[in-house]
Amino acid sequence: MVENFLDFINRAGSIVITSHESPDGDAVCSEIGLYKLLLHLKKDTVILNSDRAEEKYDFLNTDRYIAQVNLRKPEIPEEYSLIVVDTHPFNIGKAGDLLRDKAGEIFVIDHHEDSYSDHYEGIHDSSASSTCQLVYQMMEELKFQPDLETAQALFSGIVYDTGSFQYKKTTDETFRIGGNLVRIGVDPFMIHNHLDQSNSKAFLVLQMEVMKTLEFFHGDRVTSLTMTKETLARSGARYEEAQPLINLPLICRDVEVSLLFKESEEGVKRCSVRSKGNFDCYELANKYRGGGHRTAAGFKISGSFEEIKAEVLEELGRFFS
Ligand SMILES: [Mn+2]
Repeated sequence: MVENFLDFINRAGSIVITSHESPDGDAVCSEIGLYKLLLHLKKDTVILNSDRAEEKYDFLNTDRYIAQVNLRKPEIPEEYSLIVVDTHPFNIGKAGDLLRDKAGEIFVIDHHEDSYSDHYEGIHDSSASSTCQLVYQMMEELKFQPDLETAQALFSGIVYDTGSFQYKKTTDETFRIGGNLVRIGVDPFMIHNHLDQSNSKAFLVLQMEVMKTLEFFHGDRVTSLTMTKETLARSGARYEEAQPLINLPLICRDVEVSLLFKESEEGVKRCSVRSKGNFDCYELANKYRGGGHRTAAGFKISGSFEEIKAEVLEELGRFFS
C-alpha cells in the first residue's frame, strides 16, 4: 500500500498537507498523524487548511501543527507537493485554487466513496472506517511507532468517524487499531471527555433552536432541520460546532433519513444527509456534486433552502413510497 507513497515523497521537496473545508475530527487528526509520519521520514512538512478546526480538538495541540491559509497574505512554501487527506483535491475550501495551482504533484489519502479521488495518485480505500485508519496502516507498514500524542490524534479521528466504533465501516481491523493505540497509552475516557463533553454553552443553545425547526415527512421516515446564519449568530455558536446536530433525529425509531439544511456565517449553504443504512446518502449527494458515504454525505446548495428542500424531499419520496 505504501510503495506509491514512498515514491511520491522521494520525488517531493517540501510537502503541504491539507484537507476539506470545515475540517472534522478525522480530517485534522489524520493530518496530524501524517505530519508526524513525514517528520519521521525527514520531510519538510506543513499542514495548511482553509478553515480552522473545532475548538474541542485543541487538546491535541492542533495550533502547533495546523495553520490556516491567510488568503490576503498566504505563507506557503515556494515549491511543494500536496497531500490531500479525507477528501479529493476539489473540496479543500477557499484556499483550494491557491494550494492546487502552486502544487507540483498531488497525492490523495481518502476513504470516501468519491470516484474523484481515483483520478489522483494515492491511497484510496472506501472500506476503511476513517482516514486515520489508513494513516495508521501506513505507519505500520513503514515500521513507525506513533508517540502518545500521535496515538491520541489517530484514536480521536477514528472515534469521530465511526461514532465511537459503531458506524457501518467499523470492523475488527478498526478495533485492532484502537486496541494498539490504547496499548500506546491512549485513555478512551479522556478522549470521550474532550470530544463529547466539551461543547460550548452556545452549542447547547443552538441545538435547542435548531430542534424547533424539526419537520417529519414520508410517514415519519424522513426529517429535516434548518439552521440559518441568523439562528447561528443568535446562539453565539460557530458554524463548525453544528456538525453533530444532524444525528439528533436518528435517535427516533421511525426515522431513517435525517436532512440538515445549514448556512455558514458567510452565507454558504449546505445540505447534510444521514441514514441508518437503507437509503444511500452518497447517491443523493452525488446528484448535487457532493460526496460522502452510504450513511453520511453532503453537498453545497446554490439556490434557496425551500427550493432544494422540495426537490430533495421529492427524490426521497420515490424511495420511501
Ligand atoms: Mn473521514
